[in-house]
Amino acid sequence: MVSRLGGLPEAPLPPRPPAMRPSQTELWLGLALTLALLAVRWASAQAPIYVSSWAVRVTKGYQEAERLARKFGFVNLGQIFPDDQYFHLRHRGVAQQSLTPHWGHRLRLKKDPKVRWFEQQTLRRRVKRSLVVPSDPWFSKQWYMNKEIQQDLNILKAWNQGLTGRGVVISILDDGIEKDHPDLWANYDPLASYDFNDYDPDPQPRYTPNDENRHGTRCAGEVSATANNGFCGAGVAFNARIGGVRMLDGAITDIVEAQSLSLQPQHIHIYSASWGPEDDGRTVDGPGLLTQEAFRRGVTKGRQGLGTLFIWASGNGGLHYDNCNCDGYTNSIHTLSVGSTTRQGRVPWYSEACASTFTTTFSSGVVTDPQIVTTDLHHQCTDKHTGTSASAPLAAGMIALALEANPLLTWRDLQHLVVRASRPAQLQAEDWRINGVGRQVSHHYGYGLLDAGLLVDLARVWLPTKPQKKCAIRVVHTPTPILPRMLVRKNVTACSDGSRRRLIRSLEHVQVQLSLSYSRRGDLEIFLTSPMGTRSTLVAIRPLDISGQGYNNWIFMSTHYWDEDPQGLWTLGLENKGYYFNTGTLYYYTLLLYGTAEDMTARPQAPQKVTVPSPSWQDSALSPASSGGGSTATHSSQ
Ligand SMILES: *[C@@H]1O[C@H](CO)[C@@H](O)[C@H](O)[C@H]1NC(C)=O
Ligand SMILES: [Ca+2]
Ligand SMILES: [Ca+2]
Ligand SMILES: [Ca+2]
Ligand SMILES: [Ca+2]
Repeated sequence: MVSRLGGLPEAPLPPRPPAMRPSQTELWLGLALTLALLAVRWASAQAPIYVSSWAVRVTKGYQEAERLARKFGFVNLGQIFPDDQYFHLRHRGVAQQSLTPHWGHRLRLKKDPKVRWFEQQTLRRRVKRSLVVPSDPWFSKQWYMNKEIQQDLNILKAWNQGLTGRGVVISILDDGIEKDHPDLWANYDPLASYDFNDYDPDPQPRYTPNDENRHGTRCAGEVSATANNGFCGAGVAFNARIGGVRMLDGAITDIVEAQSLSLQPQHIHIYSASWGPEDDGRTVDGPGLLTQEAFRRGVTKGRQGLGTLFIWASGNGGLHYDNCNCDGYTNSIHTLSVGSTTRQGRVPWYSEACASTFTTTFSSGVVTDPQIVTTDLHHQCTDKHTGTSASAPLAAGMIALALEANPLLTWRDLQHLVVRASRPAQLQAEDWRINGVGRQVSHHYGYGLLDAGLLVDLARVWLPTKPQKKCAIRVVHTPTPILPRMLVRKNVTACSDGSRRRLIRSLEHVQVQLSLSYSRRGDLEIFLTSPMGTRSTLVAIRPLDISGQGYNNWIFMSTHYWDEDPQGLWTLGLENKGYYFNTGTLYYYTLLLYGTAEDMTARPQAPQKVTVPSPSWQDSALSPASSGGGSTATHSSQ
């Protein structure tokens, strides 16, 4: 083993410690020292163990090294670097391992005028970067992160780099949090907590016979259950601080939502929410004015201007053919919406497909599929956490790991990173498509399964995204009858700021804002095709939505055009997929493009289809965060 190169001095150095004259006294001393060292070794295992190798620096290179070797009985094992200065000498007559240096050789080498520096080698305590697996008894049940399956959330890879969410604060907006739970109390953060149902600082859940207020406690444990405490499992970001906002166990108003989403925005980095309008397949509803304002303030002012991260569950309305683009919370550009997949990589029965989903993590499936392990009410542990609301906290924990790797990431940086760190992996869907920049994307999964190892690697070296630009293009503004199948085309050329410079070269979110009436809303499918040929469904048919209300100033969102060039022909499609005699009127339609002036495709691409990392866990040495100026990016808002 070569010694630490960084420590090699340039100038000749006296050997350390100063050479001793091996007198009788000193031999006794040496023996005493040996015994003492043995004792120390027993005590601490920290004492150096000397081996029979020397590194020697000589002035005249190979010849000198040969001469020394012959003179003192070493074997010259040759140069250490190819520059003929440092040589590796080994002595056969010296014990393979010893607790003391060889005083005789030390003295002789020190006296030789041609030797500029030398050091008898010691064994270095080096631990292979092998998997440090939490010792928690239920970690073996955490199949989505313990490498039981080949392509899991790849969280061990991030942990292995020492990333555990330290310094990151997450709050779960839900029905409370059991703050004295044995797996939560150590990470519990009262500053990230509040009770907006009873207006007090204590978010302890209200206990009922059916334990219906267990949801927040379960979500909290996924993010930040304590590791290595002999209890339950481990959270994804098990050193992150975790708080809970009790807000779902009472009358929910725009005020309650807005206050919850803007609790301590300079203290809380990530809010995880797994709620929204009814998933009944016939509701079209979104945040009220105050809650929209809370989102806007969060992303512009929260986290010292870097932007609060709102992680959102995409919805559980699969059974009712619900569509998460009819939910204005997941649908918002300010929330990072997370879908679910089963252990087998299937679309779960409760899953809602829509174009605004970014990414996917694991959750439950049919009864025989394993579920999510986490903390439960009454100081318990459960392996029965389910649904899309189990997926969002896993993503929130992974994003905490990314924030620890690079705390300067803005809310938009994180969305860019999540797009790049999601992989189709083994996820099965009928609608995987390759978009205009070569990424696979699906309405069930967004860009695929989120990979924590990839996410933190990309986060470290991410260059800040340029400011967000917005371009609003009024396409239809006079009432137009909706035909059974209608295409509305718009050639987008003038997305510039008046000068010649183009405002948006690379897209982020794309929205379609429209008002229309329709005899049966759920029968109308709406889709949008980009100039690069990417088609995403803005809303699929919802058989249970028999409303005659149409869409009133509704905003649909798609993430599928991420990084595409917006210039060219955009096509909005409206198609009657139900009752033959449906009729309606399109009152207006505005295309809203968001993005940046930078050509994001010119950045070095992270391969989306990364192969599974080798089991050696020997991580490549990525340089530490190179981005220094991420905090100055400005954002325009929705
Ligand atoms: C869009 O407009 C530009 C500039 O007027 C033109 O060059 C281009 O051919 C048009 N594209 C389509 C698809 O009509
Ligand atoms: Ca309370
Ligand atoms: Ca634990
Ligand atoms: Ca829904
Ligand atoms: Ca969203």
